[in-house]
Amino acid sequence: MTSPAWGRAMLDEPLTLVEILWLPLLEAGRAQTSIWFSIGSGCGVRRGDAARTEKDDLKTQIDKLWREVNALKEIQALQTVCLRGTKAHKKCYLMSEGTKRFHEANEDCITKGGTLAIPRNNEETNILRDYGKRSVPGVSEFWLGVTDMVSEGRFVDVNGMALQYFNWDRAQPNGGKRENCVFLSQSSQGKWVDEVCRTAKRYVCEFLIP
Ligand SMILES: [Ca+2]
Repeated sequence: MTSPAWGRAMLDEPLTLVEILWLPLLEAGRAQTSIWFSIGSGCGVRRGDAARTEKDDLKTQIDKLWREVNALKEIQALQTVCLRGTKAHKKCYLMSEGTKRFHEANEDCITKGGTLAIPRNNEETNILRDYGKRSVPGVSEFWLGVTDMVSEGRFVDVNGMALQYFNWDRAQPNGGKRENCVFLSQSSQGKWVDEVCRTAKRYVCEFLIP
């Protein structure tokens, strides 16, 4: 729809000062919002609303597609991780390529979209042990996502959440304030040992899956 002002301009009728000032804005705004349009021409309100609704619908559809693409990318990444590592119930474990200090190991897992592995029961411990033996046969120790660095003696997971499952080795933990990070010991059948956090070790990241 052509605004009355444009129509008059095309007929060489003189425009008012207000129209000269508003015209470019009206025309620029016509496609954008119903507000500009309604100033230019009262009958344009409905069309502006319809255009806006259409635009909102498109935006909603694009947002939805975008979420689906991201969800697919996440599933694909998880499948890659699970194929490279091993799968437990609702999670996958992936052994590190090399060794790192606890904090760097934790950051590496987070960067990859996971956390350091937190075995929640004996079944997960056994899966971790078997996987560790298969993937790095000579390695006896790897970091878990368990620490008491925030509150001495209170071991929690790397998300700061209380643990329901502990698997301490005999006489562990015994490091006091000096040892605030926990590793799994293959030579002690998957039992936990507290250790100085800046020690470099292999580590396992875990990734939760839907
Ligand atoms: Ca400690």
